[in-house]
Amino acid sequence: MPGQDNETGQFRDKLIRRKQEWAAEGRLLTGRKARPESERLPPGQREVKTWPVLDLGAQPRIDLKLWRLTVDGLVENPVTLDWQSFTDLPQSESVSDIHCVTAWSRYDNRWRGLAVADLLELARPKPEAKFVLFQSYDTYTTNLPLEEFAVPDALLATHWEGEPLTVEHGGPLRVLVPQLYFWKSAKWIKRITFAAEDQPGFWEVRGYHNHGDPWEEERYSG
Ligand SMILES: Nc1nc2c(c(=O)[nH]1)N[C@H]1C(S)=C(S)[C@@H](COP(=O)(O)O)O[C@H]1N2
Ligand SMILES: [Mo]
Repeated sequence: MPGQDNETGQFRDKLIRRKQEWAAEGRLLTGRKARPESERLPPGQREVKTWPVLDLGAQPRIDLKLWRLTVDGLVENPVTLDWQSFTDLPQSESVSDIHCVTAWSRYDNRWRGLAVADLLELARPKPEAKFVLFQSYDTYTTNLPLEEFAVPDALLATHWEGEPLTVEHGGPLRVLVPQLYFWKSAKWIKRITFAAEDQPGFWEVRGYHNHGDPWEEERYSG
């Protein structure tokens, strides 16, 4: 990544290597079935009260005057929004649990932002659109089926517990898709592209599951 110092680069390479090893080993897999109706914790998870920070080590600070969100691909109304027009859109709240593939879960997070239903109403995906790709300001990418994005609790989140999202947690804007492992919830979102074909993202091409349902322990591919 341009402009990144050596130490950050080494941290990043080591972290990526370690997480790829975990995927190859099948670390943390229990083979146990748990259901959201009867249990709070998906298999292999433990509850934490803090909120760990996980990313590739380079946290982009975006000047709100320069910040843009582009929504494009197979939509009737492609848009590029600046911060003012984004925050003029309606706000919604949802409360949900976070499940990270590194085994921590955090209960009852109150998020605020643009409901995905409202984003879809604005952009109007074409019938051929079946997948979504997120691209972030730190070059991270992740992918989802459109039907996993279009769930009632999913948001483009600006706030957590009533406060603006901090940079370390993805501010000014991150994706929240709570029913999947948290790596699917891209921080520092820059672009959302609707497509007919799936395009695996950063971790999805490095041994992590393409879908990522915590209740099914979809941690790794293969
Ligand atoms: N842009 C971006 N988004 C990202 C990541 C990243 O490295 N870059 N890491 C993912 C991973 S692996 C996790 S677990 C969560 C962590 O979010 P948090 O730091 O707010 O806990 O962000 C996800 N979104
Ligand atoms: Mo993660």
